[in-house]
Amino acid sequence: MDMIYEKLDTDRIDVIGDIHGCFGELAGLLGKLGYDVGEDGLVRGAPEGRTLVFLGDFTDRGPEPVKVLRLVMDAVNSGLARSVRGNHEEKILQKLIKGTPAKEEVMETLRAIRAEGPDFVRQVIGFIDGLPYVILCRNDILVVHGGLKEELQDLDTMDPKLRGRIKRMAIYGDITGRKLEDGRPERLDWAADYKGEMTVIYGHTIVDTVRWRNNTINIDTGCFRTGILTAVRMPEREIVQGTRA
Ligand SMILES: [Mn+2]
Repeated sequence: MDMIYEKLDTDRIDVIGDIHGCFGELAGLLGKLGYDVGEDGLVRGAPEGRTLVFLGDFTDRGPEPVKVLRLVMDAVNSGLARSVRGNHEEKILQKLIKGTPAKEEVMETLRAIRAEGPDFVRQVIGFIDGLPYVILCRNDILVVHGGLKEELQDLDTMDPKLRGRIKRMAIYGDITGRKLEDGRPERLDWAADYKGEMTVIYGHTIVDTVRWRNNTINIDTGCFRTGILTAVRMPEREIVQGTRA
């Protein structure tokens, strides 16, 4: 059975929202959070005792998908960071391993990835394939790309139907299965009536204002459009925003 979640034995985390190829904003935000980004574009050091956590959606839409991927992959592989998968990682993986048709924005990223050579393509496949859907920090914080309502928080369930629902919401958010007029899937605002005890940190749906609601926080500030990338620092619950370095 594939893995739904990974555990992280700390709540001293800096969670970064949807990056979508915005390397400059990522470097700016990491600097503000006290992480050292080297000339090579990789994270060189972290503040004592802190762990970076990425929410997924690293590529597509913004200008520098490969640089973002290289930084994220290196930070995760070197143990400085952890990450969940977003819907854009899922699309890239499905296209690369099964040839599943993808939108032009994903195809553009794939061309950039392929231009780096077959080794990099293999590294990207291995990286995305190894990403969990959810990260459980200590026993009270869930980090997940699309969100996770209370009835889907039994992460150890063996029920295949429930596991499928957990994975689907983790990646795509609370979708109804219907389509909007412009063709995008209709999404529900699950956090509006969330009553769970688990703190849920998520992204995926762009918000104008970042704020805590019912023990949840959506930190996707649509960086590719706004130039603002958002992080939340735990356990302080502090919101930190960065712009291009
Ligand atoms: Mn997304």
